[in-house]
Parts: sequence; structure tokens; C-alpha cells
Amino acid sequence: MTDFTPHDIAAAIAAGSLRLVDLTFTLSPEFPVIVLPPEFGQASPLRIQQISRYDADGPGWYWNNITLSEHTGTHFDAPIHWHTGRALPNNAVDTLPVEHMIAPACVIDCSREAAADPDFLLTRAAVEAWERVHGQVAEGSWVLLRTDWSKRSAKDYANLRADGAHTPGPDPQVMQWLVEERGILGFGTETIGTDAGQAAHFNPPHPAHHFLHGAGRYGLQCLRNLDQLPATGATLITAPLKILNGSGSPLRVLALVSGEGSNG
Ligand code: 23J
Ligand code: MN
Repeated sequence: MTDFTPHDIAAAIAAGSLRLVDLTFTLSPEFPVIVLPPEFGQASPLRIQQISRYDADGPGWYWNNITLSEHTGTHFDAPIHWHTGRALPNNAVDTLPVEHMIAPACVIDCSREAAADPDFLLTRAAVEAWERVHGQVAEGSWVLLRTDWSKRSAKDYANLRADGAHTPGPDPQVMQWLVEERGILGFGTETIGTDAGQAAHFNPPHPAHHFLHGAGRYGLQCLRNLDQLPATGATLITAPLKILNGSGSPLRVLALVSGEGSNG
């Protein structure tokens, strides 16, 4: 690795020995946002207002104004998003260390369990079983929960019922353990939140948000194409928008994975 240069990355991608997998949903007005109980403020879905399109408002150019929540679509959660991370240094998307924006990923495949039970919860025992096969979750890694939730229709994706959302996520014990005993950089999901749909009722409530952000770690949600990643060996590129004091940001999430040696 001593003779490795930045140009080697582009060359390896061009040659197909490194492949890029796009883990991002298209940002569209139809993409569902999280729905909180009605007494709370709500996130805005994407709104696109055209400024001009080669017309009287701009004869030679097309562009739009957009409105959206910091937590719309495939997005990043910064520590300042949660009360547990409110007083940490460099806790917002404009101040977090850029070195954290490129990091390895562990992918835990729970797609079968999530298909059988929309309220499926990842446990410490399940991660320990994964570690017996793939090795210990390395410090500074993303842990990505593959559920194939991103393949569902819009209605089944949010999976709202009278008592709230029913979507999979981590239980409180595994989240505390991943943060404190494995030193993960963050936790990513295919669902609308890093937490399970029913996590408001957990102890503590929203344990992924609680433990991750309280330790200065990050969240990713509304990821897709996790089925194209190896269990270990992928590296994520996650650069959120530099929003002043931003609690999170939509972003393009790219995974670098070993390719087959051809760029097909
Ligand atoms: C606000 C309040 C509760 C939750 C969330 C946001 C999210 O899931 C989010 O997008 O960060 S659970
Ligand atoms: Mn969020």
C-alpha cells in the first residue's frame, strides 16, 4: 500500500477491479417521510417548484427551487439530531470530521427475518452469530441492516397502521453494545428510520438514535441495494450537505466494492 496513490482509485474503478454501488433512492415528492404522532412537528417531503425551463422565466436554462426536510429520502443523521448528542463537539453536518465520510461497512442480512415479521428486531445474539462467520465488527465501521425493505411498495414501505409504523430495527441492547463494545461509526437501515417503527415504546425510546448520537456516531436510513454488498469489504462514501448547524441531510451514498475485473 506504500505506493498507492489517489489516482489508483479512479483507475481501479475504470478497470472494473473496484465497483461503485449506489445505495441511494431517487429523491422524489412521492418518497415517504417519517410520520410522527400528530402532536409533534412533521418532516416535509420533497417539493419541487420550477423556476424556468427554456421559457420566458429563463430562455436558455432549466432549474428548480426545492423544499424538503433534513430527513427526507436517503439521508444522514448527525449527533445533534438527538437530545443525547446535543452538547457534543462537531455534532452537526457542517462540522463533523470529513475523515468519517469514508468508512468500511459490515452488512447483516436479516431479509428473511424481516419478511416473516415486520417488527423484527436485530439482537446482540444475531450480531454475535454474524461475527462467528465474518469476524468481529471492526471499530469505526458502519453496520448496515439488510432487510430488503427498500424493495417494498411505497405503502408497505412506511407500513403505517393505527398504532404507528411497523418496520424492523435494532433492539436497545444491541445498539448500546455496538456503540460501546464495538465502537461502530454508525448504523444504517433500508427503512425510514434507524430505529424500528415501534421504537417510541422501547427503553430507552428510539435506542438507535439514543445510543448512536449520544456517542457522537451517525445514522443512515432509506438505503437501498444492500443486497449488492458483501458482508464485509465494502467501503462507504457518505458526505452530507454542509448545512449550517444541520441535524442531518439527504445525500448520495456510494459503496466501493471489489469488482470482477471487467467494467461491464
Ligand atoms: C425525529 C423524531 C423521531 C425519529 C426521527 C426523527 C427519525 O427517524 C429520523 O429520520 O431521524 S425516529
Ligand atoms: Mn433521520
